[in-house]
Amino acid sequence: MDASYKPRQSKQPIVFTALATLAGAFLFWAVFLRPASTPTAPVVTKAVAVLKGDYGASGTVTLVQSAPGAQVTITGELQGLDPRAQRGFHIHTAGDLSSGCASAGAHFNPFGQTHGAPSDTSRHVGDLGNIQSDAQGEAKFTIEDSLVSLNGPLSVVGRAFVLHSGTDDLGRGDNEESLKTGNAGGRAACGVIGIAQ
Ligand SMILES: [Cu+2]
Ligand SMILES: [Zn+2]
Repeated sequence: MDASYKPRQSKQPIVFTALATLAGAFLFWAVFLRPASTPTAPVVTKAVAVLKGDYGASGTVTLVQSAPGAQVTITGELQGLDPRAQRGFHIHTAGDLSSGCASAGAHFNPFGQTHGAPSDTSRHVGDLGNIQSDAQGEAKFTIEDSLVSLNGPLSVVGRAFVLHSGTDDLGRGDNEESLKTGNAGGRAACGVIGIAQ
């Protein structure tokens, strides 16, 4: 007999036990300890509205917001407007055009303010002032606004743009209606604001 003989002991069982323990610990953490992930709302960075109406005015308006809370850039191209005119342009509360532009409701006003100019502290969120048309009755415009948002509880997605047949007096008309609608007159065209890709 060789006294120096030692049976070779494989290290495999030790490695296997260690791995199994680690895997078990991970499984326990994943099932019982891992904090449940809260679902987050998808961020909307671009929206578009196609405006149409009964009086020949039409166009497309695009809204871009780089991140929630950031300024919104609104760009538009409209045709069929009265030439060389200022025409009231707002976001109204409802994206419901089932009865034409009439069913879009009142100016989007989540803070219960009076009607005003886009630059006023007291204004409806939907107050975007007037759009200036050229001699051909066309208008290309860019509006930067920090109240309008595509995200959060005050998102305008699903609401509607309304282009009016009159000029918005921006709340300076010195009468009751001026502080509600700006006396902007009838609704020449409207379009629902929807998510764009
Ligand atoms: Cu309006
Ligand atoms: Zn208003």
